Amino acid sequence: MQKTFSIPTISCNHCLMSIKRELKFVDGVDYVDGNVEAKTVLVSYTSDAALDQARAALAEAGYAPTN
Ligand SMILES: [Cu+2]
Repeated sequence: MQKTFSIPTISCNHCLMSIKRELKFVDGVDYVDGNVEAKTVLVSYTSDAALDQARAALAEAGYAPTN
């Protein structure tokens, strides 16, 4: 399953690097790709729980998704 998060606080590549680092620790998230201009992060995940955890990890890191 895949989800594209909209994250308004993404402003540069460092943000994406931080996000990728955070999401690496989330079980069930196996792919992450980001787009700075669009302020989006595409996440590939294996369960709804993993998606919830990814969302929580993003919020905690200061990158709360709006969707
Ligand atoms: Cu940044």
